[in-house]
Amino acid sequence: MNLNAPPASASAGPNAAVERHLLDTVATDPAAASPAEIMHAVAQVAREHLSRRWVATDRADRAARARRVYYLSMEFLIGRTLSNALAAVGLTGEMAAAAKAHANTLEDLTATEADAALGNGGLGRLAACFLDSMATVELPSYGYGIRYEFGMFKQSIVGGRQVEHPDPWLEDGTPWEFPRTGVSYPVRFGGWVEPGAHGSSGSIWRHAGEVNAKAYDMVIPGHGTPRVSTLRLWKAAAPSQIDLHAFNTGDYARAAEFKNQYENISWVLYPNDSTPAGRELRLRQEYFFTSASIQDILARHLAEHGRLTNLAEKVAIHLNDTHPAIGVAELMRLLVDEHAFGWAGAWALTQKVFSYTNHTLMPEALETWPVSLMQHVLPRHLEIIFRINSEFLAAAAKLRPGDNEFMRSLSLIEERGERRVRMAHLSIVGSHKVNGVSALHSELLVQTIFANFAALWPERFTNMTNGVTPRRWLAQANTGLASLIDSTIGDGWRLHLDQLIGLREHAANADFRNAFLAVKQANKLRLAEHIRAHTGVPVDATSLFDVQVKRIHEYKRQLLNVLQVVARYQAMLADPDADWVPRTVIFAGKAASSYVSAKAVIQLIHDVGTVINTDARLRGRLKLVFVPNYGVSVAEVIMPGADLSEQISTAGTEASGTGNMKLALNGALTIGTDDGANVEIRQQVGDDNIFIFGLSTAQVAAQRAAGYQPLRIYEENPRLKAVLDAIAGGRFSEDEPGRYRALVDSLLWGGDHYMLLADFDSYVAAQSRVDALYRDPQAWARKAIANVAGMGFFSSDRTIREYARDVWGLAAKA
Ligand code: 26W
Repeated sequence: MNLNAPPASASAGPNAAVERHLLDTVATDPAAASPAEIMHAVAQVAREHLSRRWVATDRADRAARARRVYYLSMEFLIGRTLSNALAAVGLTGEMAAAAKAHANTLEDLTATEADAALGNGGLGRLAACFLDSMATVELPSYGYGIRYEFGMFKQSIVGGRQVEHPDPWLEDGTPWEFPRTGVSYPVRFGGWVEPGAHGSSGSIWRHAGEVNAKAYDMVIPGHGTPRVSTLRLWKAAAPSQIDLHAFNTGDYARAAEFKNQYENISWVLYPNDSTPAGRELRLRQEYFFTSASIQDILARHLAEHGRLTNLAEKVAIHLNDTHPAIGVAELMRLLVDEHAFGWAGAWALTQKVFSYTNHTLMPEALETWPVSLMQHVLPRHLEIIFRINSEFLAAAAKLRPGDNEFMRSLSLIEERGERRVRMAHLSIVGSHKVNGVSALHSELLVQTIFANFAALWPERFTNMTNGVTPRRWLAQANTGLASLIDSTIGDGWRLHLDQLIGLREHAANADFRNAFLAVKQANKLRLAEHIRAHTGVPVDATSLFDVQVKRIHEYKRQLLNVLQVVARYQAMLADPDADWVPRTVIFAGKAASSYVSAKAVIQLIHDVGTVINTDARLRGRLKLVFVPNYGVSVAEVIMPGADLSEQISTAGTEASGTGNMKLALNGALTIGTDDGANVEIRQQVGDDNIFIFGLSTAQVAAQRAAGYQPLRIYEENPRLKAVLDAIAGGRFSEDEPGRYRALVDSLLWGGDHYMLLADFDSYVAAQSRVDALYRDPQAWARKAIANVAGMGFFSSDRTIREYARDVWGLAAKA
């Protein structure tokens, strides 16, 4: 069958196709359809195209027996799909017309789609951008993850405090998934291990429980190509034969309990960003999706090649952080126990197949699992890990005989206190390439936490600086800027973001600058309306929009930003008639439900905002707002409307950042530390077009070594002292004056681990430079344009091409 022919409905015209789906698929009266129903019908039109593209891509890759990359990730923060899908299949214009025929705009329709929020933050969103790029640069590729029934919690604010609500994103069904009823694998847990046949490396795992992993696919369209990628998500289902006895005897409650015990594996995403949950269910989730994925990979390979000995020639498996690291032991188990490989042959294949990305240096975020728990849940895998470790340590010992400290630092088993398996070490030993996510981060990895591994295997470590997809984060989110760019340098930037450099010369053109500023103004009006609708606070869209949006975390230092706002407030009160630059400070982000100090920061933002936003003496020249429920769709409204991008983490703590890239791409200027990818943004846009402040990574380390004394800074800095005294003394929490005592004490007496006080003065000075520039809109516009022009490097297409060439051994479309 000719898959290039359009779906049957296409010839009858787009609106007819929508009508047909309203009638045949949604089963509603087209004349009375709701926006959500029309959305579903429009989605079906796109889906028809995507199905064909999926089948054609799969057919071509099977025919070519293509080498493929498999991206294993616990998180995919996709957001909405409709606009992206329509753009990819070239139906945006026609579907806008169809929407209009039903008295709606395309925006009305897209707004009814729930976000697929199957991720926490940066790591999950990066995985989604990578899928878009893998399809676009035509890599034979699959993403593998979990089909969580409940995604990232929804955040509301009650009395200034975060409240978490479940996110039943599948409640009304999704038009985007393709259940693959024929694709399912058993995943086993618990039990014990018996020796295998005499003379083999294999063992027999007498498991205690088993769950089915069922495949659900989402088609990821490529842009500028009919090729697609696949996101295959696994749902846990109890094996149908389970506890029939309970069912037969009418004990439905017990039968249901039994079923739940299995199916809970794919119920909910752990909403913890950077603090491992350490819970048995989390370990089960990790093994569940990793095992199902690797079984699926081997089945596909066997179907195509009939043998596994050439696996490494055809398969690259990427570990997105350590969450799927158990895959190293799982592939060994499958090869040795189930496919009769010898240990050495299996290990050689495994190391060639896997690669691993580290996304954080924070020691508390490095995953380890108690040996006792792993013994209980995955006894055979623990045995395999022990053998990998003993062979690895024996080889390492030959290099530095007698150096026990060296061996201890490398071991896959942490021996201090309760014995634990170090998943990062398992990932490094089991992979042929290990990368960080920005130049600075990758450098720090080999200098600090992985230094001894880098001493053993320097060639294994590399850098892959993150990127973002320009389709979602510019073309879709910022249609105004996208069309201005199209009419200035053409539309090739969507696939070749480097072309943005052509905007640089136009910064000198006053007409272009004014058009650029007009687009920004329109985006700010849209953002102001979103803020009003979701916070009730009216904000002035001509004021400087100062934006910090990301997960709430101490190392990201939202609190430093609040200190700066309070300092500004006090300075304005001291001199109300001075010519203050009007500012709207905008925060958004979720706090992990158990993260007490992050939640306190959210409350502080609200308390300070309540005082500032109602203080008539300011005459509206300073506003502080918190936009609730930050996620992909909210980000698509915020990024285009930002003037200033706050990237103020303590130097050496933010692995990369990707919000920094999205904001600069949309013409915001960065105020930030020399941290993560800020370093490379600075290189790309030039020192004059960014506001860098604060201690460098080396200075942070030096101050810590020399004995950092926050109390001394407090005593010697009256401006800072006034700010901290006001917050600690209850100026912003008069109903409960001691509310922020502990927060302030953690800075003054608790060591100020992230050195807010050390960077405070230099931050405030940088903010003054921001104000000075904003007074001159034309000068501001020149620098904002220089930022957009300099962002070509930060396309995730560039990142994926680097992975394809240097890590996965795949050819990407140029
Ligand atoms: C197991 C608990 C857990 C969960 C998530 C530990 C660690 C994480 C991630 C490492 C958190 C994360 O999202 N890291 C972010 O990854 C982005 C993409 O590479 C980077 O841009 C961010 O700097 C980094 O914080």
